[in-house]
Amino acid sequence: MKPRIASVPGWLIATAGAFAGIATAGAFAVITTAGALAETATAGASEQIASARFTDPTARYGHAVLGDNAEWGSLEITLTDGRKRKFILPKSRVYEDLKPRLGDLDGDGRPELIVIETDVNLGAQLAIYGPQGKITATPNIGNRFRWLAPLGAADLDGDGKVEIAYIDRPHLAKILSVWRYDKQKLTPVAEAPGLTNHKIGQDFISGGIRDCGAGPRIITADANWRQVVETRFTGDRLSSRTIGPFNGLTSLRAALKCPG
Ligand SMILES: [Ca+2]
Ligand SMILES: [Ca+2]
Repeated sequence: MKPRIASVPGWLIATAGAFAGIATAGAFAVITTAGALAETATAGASEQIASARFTDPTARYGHAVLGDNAEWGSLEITLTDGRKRKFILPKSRVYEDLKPRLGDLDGDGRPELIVIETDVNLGAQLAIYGPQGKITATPNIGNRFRWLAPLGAADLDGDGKVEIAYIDRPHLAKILSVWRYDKQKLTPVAEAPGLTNHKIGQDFISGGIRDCGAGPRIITADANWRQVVETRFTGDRLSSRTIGPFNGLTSLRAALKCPG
């Protein structure tokens, strides 16, 4: 697939699909894709993402898991030097998400992006992007209309590497899944059933990660939305305990706050 470069000054537009290689388009040395590992990090090694947003709403998937029929067809990033870059997904994929999440996953002081990227035939995956495009992702769940809901990213077990937690199929399987990000790869490290953070149609994702001094704790509801559950990752396993009844979404919000 040939890379497409927009004529708008300050914008780099790269189509997704196969890796598009390097082009020299004025000030922009790197074209990457939303479809494959960005293999040309050297040209933009000092680039830093300042902000990001989804654009090009599309109804081509029509899952409506987040309360409307729109998913997103592209991801726009703004770098700290003001340049903007846009990654356009092929028609077979959408961002099935609310907002890109910024977080420094590898400890270099510059944020990566965490997004939910969905293949229309294979369902969702959790994907990591850098300034030059997609770095890595979990495998797609495997079926159309199967989704996941991120909870957060933190060094959950204190080993110096960041883990990312999400609920795999929050309406069906309800599995808490934890992946470690290291050397631009995601590795599954633990999972636990019976937890969730989203109901079909909600235009938000509940729960998250809090650290009130004793280390990070993952906050979710139990599978039946009756209890608020706190889960800890000890490096080899997840251990959960109920910390109170679920009385509506304020229960989860309150559980994410530290006392005092
Ligand atoms: Ca980083
Ligand atoms: Ca860790």
